[in-house]
Amino acid sequence: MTLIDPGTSNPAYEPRFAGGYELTQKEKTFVGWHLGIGIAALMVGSLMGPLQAFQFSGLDLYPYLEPIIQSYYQGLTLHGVLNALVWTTFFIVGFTAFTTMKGLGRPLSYPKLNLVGFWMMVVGLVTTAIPILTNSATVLYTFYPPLKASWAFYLGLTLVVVGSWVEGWGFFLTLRDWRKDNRGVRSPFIALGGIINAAMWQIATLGVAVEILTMLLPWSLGLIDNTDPELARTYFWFTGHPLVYFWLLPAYVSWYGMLPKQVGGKLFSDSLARLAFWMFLIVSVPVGFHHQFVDPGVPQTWKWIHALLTYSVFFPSMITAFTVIASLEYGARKRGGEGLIGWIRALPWMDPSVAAQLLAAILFMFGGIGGLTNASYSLNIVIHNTAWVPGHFHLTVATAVTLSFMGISYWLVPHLSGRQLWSPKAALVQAWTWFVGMIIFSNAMHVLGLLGAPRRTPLGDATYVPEEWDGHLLRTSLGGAILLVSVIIYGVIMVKTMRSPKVDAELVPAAPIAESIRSPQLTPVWLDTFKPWLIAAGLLLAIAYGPQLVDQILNMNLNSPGPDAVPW
Ligand code: HAS
Repeated sequence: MTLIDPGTSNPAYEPRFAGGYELTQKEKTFVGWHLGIGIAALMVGSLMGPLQAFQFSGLDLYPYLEPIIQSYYQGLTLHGVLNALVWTTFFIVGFTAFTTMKGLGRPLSYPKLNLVGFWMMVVGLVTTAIPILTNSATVLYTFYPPLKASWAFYLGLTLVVVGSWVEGWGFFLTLRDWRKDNRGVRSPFIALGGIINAAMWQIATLGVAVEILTMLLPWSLGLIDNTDPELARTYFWFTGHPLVYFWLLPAYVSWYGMLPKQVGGKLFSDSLARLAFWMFLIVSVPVGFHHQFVDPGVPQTWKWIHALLTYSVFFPSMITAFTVIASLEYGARKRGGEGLIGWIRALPWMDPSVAAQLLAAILFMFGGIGGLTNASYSLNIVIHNTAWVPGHFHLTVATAVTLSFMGISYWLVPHLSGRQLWSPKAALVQAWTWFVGMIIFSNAMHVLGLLGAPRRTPLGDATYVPEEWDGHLLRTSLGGAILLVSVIIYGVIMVKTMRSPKVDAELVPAAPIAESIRSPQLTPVWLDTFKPWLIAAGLLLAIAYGPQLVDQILNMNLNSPGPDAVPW
């Protein structure tokens, strides 16, 4: 087997591996704009969350928001689109631009291409926001037909996705050029990890691109009268599940490639880290039917196949748990930590960036267990479309991902802006309040789901709520209130940091880039090559989705007109 030695044989390699390349001011500003827009979206989107939670226990604040927000569902659409789609996508693309440049130790090869992609995303965001705010796209973040939105909503989302593709092409071309100049050298992990995620995203979003361009956009423009909700759902979930790994993998880039350095340690195994990312490239997409276990139009066999494949996507996360915890333990023991689990105390818990990511990862263990419950064909029927599901995704995307991104921003925003983090103590409070608020909120939602409470329902108005739900509904509101405090603290920290004076370069946090424990790390070539993994991803996709897609397209049933106006 051919091995690549990135060690001292290539003297130019080491400084770059150690993060020696300093982004220019222009590059920092470019990354910073992505982050700024993402954070602004998170702030607005998150304000809607507690309103939903308060509504559950009878405190209905929606009437006070009229005429801007006219209903629970308009607020829920704003919450889902801004938090799950906009905050994540802008942060991820910006962070990937950063890890690509920093990791590869060079500027983007075609910065104008990335600039075009960025502006497409911005125009798309504005185009999407207008119909949501004018209540003509109250279709929730999954925009299932027959709910119909204004054409501007679909067009705007398309622009955001295509913009992120264009930025992805910029990353691929930069990696290609780096490889030409560094033959025989293993590509640095933080760059490769982000770029594998960008590649997975290009494959994953084909589903929603086809859905919007061939079905939803012509339908909302009145070019076709009816639509087929079943086929649309199949296209949507082709994208919808890998979407969750698109959110997760940048957090994994940080957990594997940066957090170990922040705790004074090293990455336990560079090879295992890469293997996990390649596995995600292969198995993230062909699992979408696990969101359609109860859909009548998908035959049982295909649901079983996707259920089995869903269990395979569990493995890269188990590899991650093992490798990241081993890296943390190594760092903690170097800091004097002792004992079987006593070393955990030696981690730098007072560093808000570290604390936020550790707390995010701890809650992800529970989110993962819930994910396995969802994936079980038989148990899914108990939790599907109940409050359990938002309970699950508030542990995953709203904590593992969002709290990790917040933790990353605690060093990245100061690093990019040349300032110091305003009040690290407040940042610690923010991380812990998020953790506590989310435990209360998501536990209550899980329990409510098991008791049969439906998701996406203003339960405060429901006439069928039994007494046994009351305490849990109240806990949902309490968790929501704590999360509201936490997100406000986060916003204040970000604004105050950006308004702080610039400081000398040595006072600005450096980008933490972890080295591998084994130096030089001899990584097999097959863990540094796109081709075999892309072929495997394409083959598995064709097997797992091909026959069903052909069947559903050939038997397309355009029978659903959808409402002419939003019914609420
Ligand atoms: Fe999920 C529904 C299955 C992961 C997000 N999921 C959703 C929805 C969202 C979502 C948004 O099978 C709702 C969609 C909608 O609106 O309808 N999910 C899974 C499975 C996993 C999983 C098997 N989900 C995620 C992630 C998400 C996410 C990640 C966002 C980022 N999910 C489902 C299913 C449904 C579903 C069904 C449909 C339900 C229905 O019927 O509607 C797995 O990938 C999870 C694997 C995770 C683990 C955890 C590993 C733990 C780690 C942490 C280690 C700890 C450390 C800390 C390092 C195995 C890596 C140590 C700390 C120290 C101090 C030492």
